[in-house]
Amino acid sequence: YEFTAAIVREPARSVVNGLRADDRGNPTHDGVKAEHTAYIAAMRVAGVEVTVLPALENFPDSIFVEDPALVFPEGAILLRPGAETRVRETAEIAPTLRDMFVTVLDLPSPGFADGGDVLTTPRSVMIGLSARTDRAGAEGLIASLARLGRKGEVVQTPEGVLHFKSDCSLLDSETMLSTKRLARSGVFKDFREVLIPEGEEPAANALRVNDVVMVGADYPRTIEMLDKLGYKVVALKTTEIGKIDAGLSCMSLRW
Ligand code: CIR
Repeated sequence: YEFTAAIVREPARSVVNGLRADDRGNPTHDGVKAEHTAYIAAMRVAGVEVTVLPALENFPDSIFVEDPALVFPEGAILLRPGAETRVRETAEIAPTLRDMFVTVLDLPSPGFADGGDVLTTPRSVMIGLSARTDRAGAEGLIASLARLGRKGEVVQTPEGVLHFKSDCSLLDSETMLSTKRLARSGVFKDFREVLIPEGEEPAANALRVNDVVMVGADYPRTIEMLDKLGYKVVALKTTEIGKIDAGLSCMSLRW
């Protein structure tokens, strides 16, 4: 969770048509843009140098740069998103990554993997199988991770949850913030677990960046709990991006 650099992408006007599992109405472009601007500012305050890429009108979900690639200080991996409308986002971000990293690997064929299903912890890189990440994609990713000197491990995303990281985030080197439904599976048995209060499940997609934990502002009980545990919480609005199933990790690639 110590990062010096990040890549984000401006939301396109088409972001209002972003993918979603349940339709709770379209987000507004202005609302998404305001949430994105505040996110970039918070990243910079946390000490991260942020590269802002231009909007891509043809890709409504391209603001969520976390999904088409995976980055580490030692190199980047170009992924193959599991949603048809998002597959070509990889080619759009590839040139930037080739400029910024010496080593850029491609996810081997076949299979799909979304960055939202990948949780980097000090012990391993956890890859959640989901509707977007299949077994072949996860296995290909483990091979790519090995080339970067990293150990990958396949885990399961709870039924009906978009991404593995929709339900969890790393709070520090030994502590995991998780929904109860995910923790129940035992995946975090090697970590200290901090469980999300009932009804605030989307708050699990928090983001530890250097000395702060960014948390969705709509989740007061989670904020209070983390505050009491001694974390320095930065509350950020995620109401609009939440309508298209996104949270705080989705909007950046960090290393
Ligand atoms: C999608 O369904 O792909 C987008 N509407 C939301 C992606 C969220 N990304 C993430 O959790 N990493």
